[in-house]
Amino acid sequence: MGGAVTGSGVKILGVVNVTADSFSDGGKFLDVDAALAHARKLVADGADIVDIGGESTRPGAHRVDEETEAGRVVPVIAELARAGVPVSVDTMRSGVAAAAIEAGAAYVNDVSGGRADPQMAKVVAAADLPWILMHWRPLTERAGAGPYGPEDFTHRAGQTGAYRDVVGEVSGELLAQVDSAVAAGVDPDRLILDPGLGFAKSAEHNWELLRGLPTLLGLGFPVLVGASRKRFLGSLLAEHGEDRPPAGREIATAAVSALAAAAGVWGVRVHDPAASRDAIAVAQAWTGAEGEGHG
Ligand code: PMM
Repeated sequence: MGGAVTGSGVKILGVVNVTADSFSDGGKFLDVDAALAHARKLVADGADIVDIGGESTRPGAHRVDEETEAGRVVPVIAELARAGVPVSVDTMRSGVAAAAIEAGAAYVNDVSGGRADPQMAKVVAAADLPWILMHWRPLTERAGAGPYGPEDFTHRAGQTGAYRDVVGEVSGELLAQVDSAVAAGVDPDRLILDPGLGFAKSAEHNWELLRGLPTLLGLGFPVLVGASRKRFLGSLLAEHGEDRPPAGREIATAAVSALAAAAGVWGVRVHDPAASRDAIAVAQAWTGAEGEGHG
């Protein structure tokens, strides 16, 4: 056990949301067989890791209870792990993470970066697994004061944080999250950082964070980018005042994957691995980066 999060080649995390209401695939994979079939398609299309979530974090989403969340993700994770597919569990709850790890999850992806559940760091430290710490600054009145609780990690559409220097502030807050994780016993070599595009951030914040990838990478940790089909791509591609709907954002998503790969990220989290796999292959050929290839 143990060891750094390494490996050449940009990792592709393929998304399976076992939820009723995720913005791009909500309701499609609530059934275990449908989720498994989709996960297998993601792997066939080039996903290196399948990211399974049982709770939507879209603006306005209501939190589901822990039992419901675990009941959605654990059977899917168990089956995929049995088949040898590397799985990450997308959860803010230590109880769900522990059940997912028991079922064979190899990564924990926590959109609260360890702040929604103080037990999460202990669960991850005990399992000694890679942990994706995402940035999401809560906008509740406790913002900036902390400590936060689970009820702080929800947001409303259009609600964005006030940043003067979004790259600097997100970098500083991610490093504080790293310090908390390490203080709780997590091996720093197991941490992956994610700027949390779209989580209470405006389109301009997201673009600044993408422009600022060299700064984020300069923090010394692997970086994951999750831009897939997000609203800032829909507004970039708006026509006649209407955002492009999620299904029409795939080419833009692949473009972000290519540029992120060229910048040197560890991984991208996407709904359609095939498009990003090809885009990343182009980026790696262009930059001469060593890749394992995804074909
Ligand atoms: N985005 C969503 C959910 N989980 N996890 C990480 N690490 N990074 C992200 O950007 C991220 C995430 C929201 O998108 P979805 O509803 O399509 O899953």
